[in-house]
Amino acid sequence: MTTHVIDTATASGMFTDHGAHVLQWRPRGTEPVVWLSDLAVFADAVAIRGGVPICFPWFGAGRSGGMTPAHGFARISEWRLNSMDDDGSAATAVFTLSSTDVTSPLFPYRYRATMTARFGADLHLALDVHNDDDVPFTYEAALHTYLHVGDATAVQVEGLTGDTFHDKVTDKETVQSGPIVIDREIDRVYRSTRDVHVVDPTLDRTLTVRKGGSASTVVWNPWIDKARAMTDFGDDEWRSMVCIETANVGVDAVELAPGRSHTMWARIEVE
Ligand code: TA6
Repeated sequence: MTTHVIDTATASGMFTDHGAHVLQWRPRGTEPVVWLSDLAVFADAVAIRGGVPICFPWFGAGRSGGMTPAHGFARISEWRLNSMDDDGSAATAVFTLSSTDVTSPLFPYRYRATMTARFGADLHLALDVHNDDDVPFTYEAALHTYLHVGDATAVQVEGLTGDTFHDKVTDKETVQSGPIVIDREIDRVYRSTRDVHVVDPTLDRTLTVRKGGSASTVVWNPWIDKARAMTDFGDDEWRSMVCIETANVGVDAVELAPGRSHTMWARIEVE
């Protein structure tokens, strides 16, 4: 598992070839923005807790359930680091994973995934999937971004008002009214193409997640009991994070014709 450190005039960061996983990103002059558990496990075929896991070619257990590993094989596979450029103000890493590297009987198609991560004053992430096969395929994807906040119970997540969501805790479909406050376990899949703003009064900043090519936004905080139940998640760490995930999942899964590509991107800004 090769890990790479970023240190430029605008930001510091870290990423690894394992899962093409962004581990850290800290723009100059502010607290870290990407959150990583102190108990994260770094080992073959294990998902890293925190950072930006890439969920592909399915999300969770898949649209019909029963798919393993959870969130697909991409985040636990070794991607190829194709390039790493530092122009002094930003560093850009490009990774690829293809069906010649990793495949699954649950996704028996020829594909090529490219992940681009640009570490600058903003963090720009782009996942491009190409259908190398001669039949169409449908996939789910998520940039499962863990954001660092000062105190999750004081945060307001804005930008999803009026959007419908599936609440995985209550198993109900609901329409969001007003900002999301974190006062319980939050595990929601929104049908939304809009930017999201995480207003953090404790760190006196707002994290904005802009996006494109994405019709789903997942918001997750495990809260107390779920945090305690995860061995790679500190009992109190739920208070310092919230996941804002740029995704195409469920009914928003992407159907790709042979020879076509789809790019889903996110840009994280600090203000
Ligand atoms: O994105 C939210 C979610 O699907 C939650 O349901 C929870 O399972 C989380 O992902 C983490 O999943 P993981 O497999 O990384 O433990």
